[in-house]
Amino acid sequence: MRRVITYGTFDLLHYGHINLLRRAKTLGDYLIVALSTDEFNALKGKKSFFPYEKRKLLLEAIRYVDLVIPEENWNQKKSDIKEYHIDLFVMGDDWKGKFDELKDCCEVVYLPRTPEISTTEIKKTLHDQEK
Ligand code: C2G
Repeated sequence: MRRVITYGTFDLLHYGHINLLRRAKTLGDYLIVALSTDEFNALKGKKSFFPYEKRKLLLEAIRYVDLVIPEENWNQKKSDIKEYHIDLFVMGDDWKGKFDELKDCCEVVYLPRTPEISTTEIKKTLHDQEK
């Protein structure tokens, strides 16, 4: 049972997120998503449109996702990897190299981002359309 983990805010869930989750799942048998809490988002300088519970509900409805846990800080990854017996850590390649220190706990893979789509882009487009 190859266990995979990934981290993120997953706000305004879109096909870029789904592409990432689908590919992460194909790399193992069980996928855990550590979902940024609203408080941690504030630390990341992000304000999500949907609160944590709603973002969690959406993620849990995705066939590729087996478990959603809270991401509360930058420093929980190594303990998550141990606690959940993780074999593979996956992130989009906008994070390429940023989590290489995890290589002493598990495999680390950065997957190409889906081009053109982002939560920021969605918000911007909607905002511009209102004008
Ligand atoms: N993603 C992607 N393609 C996009 C948009 C996002 O592959 N067009 C990926 C990101 O690379 C990330 C995941 O989807 O792996 C979630 O994206 P965000 O919610 O923006 O995650 P982020 O805010 O980068 O949080 O500790 C790590 C952080 O929590 C990552």
